[in-house]
Amino acid sequence: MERPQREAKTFCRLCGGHCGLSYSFDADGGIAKVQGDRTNPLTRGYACIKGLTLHEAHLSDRRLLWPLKRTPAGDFERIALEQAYDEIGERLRAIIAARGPDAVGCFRGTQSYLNPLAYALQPALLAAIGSHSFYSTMTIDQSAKWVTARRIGMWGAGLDPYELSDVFLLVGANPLVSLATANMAVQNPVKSIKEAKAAGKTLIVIDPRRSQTAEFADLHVQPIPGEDATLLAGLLRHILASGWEDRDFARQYVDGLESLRAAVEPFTPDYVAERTGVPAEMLETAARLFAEPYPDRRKRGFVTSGTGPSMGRHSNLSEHLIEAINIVCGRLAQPGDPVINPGVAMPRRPRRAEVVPPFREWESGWQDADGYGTLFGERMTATLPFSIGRDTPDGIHALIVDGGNPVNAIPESAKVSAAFDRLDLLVCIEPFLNETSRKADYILPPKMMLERAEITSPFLEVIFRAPYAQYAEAILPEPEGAELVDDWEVFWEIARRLDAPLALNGTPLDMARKPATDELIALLLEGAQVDFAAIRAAEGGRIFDVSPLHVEPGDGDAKFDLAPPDIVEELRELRAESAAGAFDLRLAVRRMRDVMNTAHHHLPTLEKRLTDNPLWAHPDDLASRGIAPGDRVRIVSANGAIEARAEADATLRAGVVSITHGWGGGAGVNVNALTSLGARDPINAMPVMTGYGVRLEPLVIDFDIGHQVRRVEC
Ligand SMILES: Nc1nc2c(c(=O)[nH]1)N[C@H]1C(S)=C(S)[C@@H](COP(=O)(O)OP(=O)(O)OC[C@H]3O[C@@H](n4cnc5c(=O)[nH]c(N)nc54)[C@H](O)[C@@H]3O)O[C@H]1N2
Ligand SMILES: Nc1nc2c(c(=O)[nH]1)N[C@H]1C(S)=C(S)[C@@H](COP(=O)(O)OP(=O)(O)OC[C@H]3O[C@@H](n4cnc5c(=O)[nH]c(N)nc54)[C@H](O)[C@@H]3O)O[C@H]1N2
Ligand code: SF4
Ligand SMILES: [Mo]
Repeated sequence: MERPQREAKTFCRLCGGHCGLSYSFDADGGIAKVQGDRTNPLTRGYACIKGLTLHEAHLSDRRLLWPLKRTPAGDFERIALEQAYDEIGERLRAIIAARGPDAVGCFRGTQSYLNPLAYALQPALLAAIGSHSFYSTMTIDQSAKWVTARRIGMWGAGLDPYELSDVFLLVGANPLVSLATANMAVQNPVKSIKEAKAAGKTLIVIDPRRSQTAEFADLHVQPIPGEDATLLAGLLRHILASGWEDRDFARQYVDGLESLRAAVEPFTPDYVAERTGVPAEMLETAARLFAEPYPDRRKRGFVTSGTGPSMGRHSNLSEHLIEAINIVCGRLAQPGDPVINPGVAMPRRPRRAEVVPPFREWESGWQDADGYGTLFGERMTATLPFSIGRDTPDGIHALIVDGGNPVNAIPESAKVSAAFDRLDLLVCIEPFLNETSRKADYILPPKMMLERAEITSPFLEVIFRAPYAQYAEAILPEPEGAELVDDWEVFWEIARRLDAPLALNGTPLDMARKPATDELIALLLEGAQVDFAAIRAAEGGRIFDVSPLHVEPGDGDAKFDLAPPDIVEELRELRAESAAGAFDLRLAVRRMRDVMNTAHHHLPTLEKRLTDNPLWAHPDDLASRGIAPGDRVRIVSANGAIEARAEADATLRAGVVSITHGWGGGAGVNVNALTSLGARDPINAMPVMTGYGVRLEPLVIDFDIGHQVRRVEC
């Protein structure tokens, strides 16, 4: 075999896995081989099919290679990049002059989270023009965590460290597929979970489906989806009734324990069993495994969650109860605990064992015309379709989308699509035509990740369970004849045209001279614990030898607010409501390993592996409805109907069906035709995306003609 001419290392940034990749190129510069980088100390050779086929996205014949402008006829024509910037700048200027800066919004999609310069400069542009209108996927995802952090308070030192933990309770999270679960070791998830089990750690998984992660669980609790708040209230009640709370911790750091105890009192094991389908003994076992103290030493470990509870009804209450369980059990990092990852690219900061007090910014700060405020400086994405085009001061008239496809991703697609049509100006930084970019006035196609120099994001490096960083050079040239942007450049170019100077890492940028990407990375890393030069030199990523850090005792006397009035009231409402609905099945969210949300479904390798997003249902639920695997079915919710191919899945709880979002742009179907923006949470406008009622209607019926049975598509 010919020896490869060149090898290069990089890392995948599609999801939080950050998998180290190693590429071999042949003499012509063609890609000879791609594999997970076995020498990468953090990701240890792991990579999924999405990472291993990244180059197909770069080489795709559907890729957009130069800036496009919509024509009056509705199609696109090429436009020179500078001309596009000039026109965008001019139109933004006019919109700001007529309507004020809040009329200009930005939307951060998943593919700009791990691009740290875009991550920093997109909100910097809005700050520079004075707009509040920053949106991201977070508020249609797990912003229940943000609401809870603000409402209950935060612990300055974080949860019990993963490494010191005896037990993990995962609620609606599947790190083996999603590599996204807070506080868990998600890099190389298969190896990590096996190591945790080998070390004797206990894993409890609450999931209506026997997920890939639940396969490893010591206890799998399989509830009806959408009922997490009830289940968690019951769990907390049992913990308190058994006296398993950490009383010393509560005395020092907790307000409202007795009110919360009273508020969860009606969630008896029998009530919870009836409503969630989880037998009382199983709930008690889960509570015992998690919370019963050891006789001889402190039990450690935490409850953590994914999209399951945060997309169901009462999502903010569910997350509040999750943190309340951690708090009453004292499962927070203690003085003297090691800080496993003190950080690399971020400045060093002490971790203190103290409460950062609650702070309801959505009540005290800026609010839109419907009374929705902001959360960690962001407006709520599910309010965007209502704000677009309206004449109130918060109305959105121009939007810049980076690395996202909100028209597909936001619930109630028809409403979202119609709203986006009302925009005066839509700019997408996007390599493909999708449901959103098709509506754009300007599409600015970006360099894709193998073509750009990048560093693991300082903003998100805390997810690594080691002081790790990686810098990757561009390893593929841009396609011949292409005119592409680095995402950050768009924000810089627009800011310059609006005379709105940007700042990065606290330093004003020189707006007269365009910086190089590496200059900006260097600026971003000013104050870092490891020099940019050292990170850049450590090809393929390194766990750095940063000096050890330990949790310090705190000095504040702030307390967690376990039972604010709105939480007590929501618990009362929850207990009073009737769970029964007009539908006989519940739909649960779930992700597929081979695709990332709406992206890259059309790549050749993925098209061979996946044709669509099937409707998964328990075999008994299919059989009892006369549906055979492979049949097409209509899925009907209170808000709409879609059609999909049925697939039997015995890992689901009976009575639960499941289908992945993000499809329907080409193949498959968009689940967000079933969801609704009607019942949004009053704080973060979170819609309900899991656990809602549906029914199935067969689209194939059997005709019995004499002795022949014919299957006919309706
Ligand atoms: N019903 C339902 N709806 C959901 C969910 C659900 O579970 N159920 N999940 C929700 C969640 S958690 C999320 S995060 C959202 C996702 O919402 P979005 O972030 O809006 O959707 P993505 O498909 O992740 O968007 C990524 C986009 O980036 C583009 N892209 C790829 N590479 C690059 C690049 O190098 N640079 C740039 N600039 N762009 C690139 C892709 O082509 C794609 O269009 O969807 C939400 N919607
Ligand atoms: N392969 C792949 N990885 C991804 C993504 C992707 O699209 N594909 N998307 C990325 C994004 S944007 C995100 S936000 C993360 C999400 O990361 P996760 O939240 O871990 O996402 P899932 O893998 O869908 O796992 C959610 C689990 O919740 C369960 N569930 C559904 N409804 C309920 C419920 O009502 N209650 C409970 N308790 N459980 C429920 C589902 O059965 C599923 O196993 O993943 C990221 N990683
Ligand atoms: S998409 Fe796959 S290869 Fe890429 S970081 Fe995530 S798990 Fe790793
Ligand atoms: Mo997400």
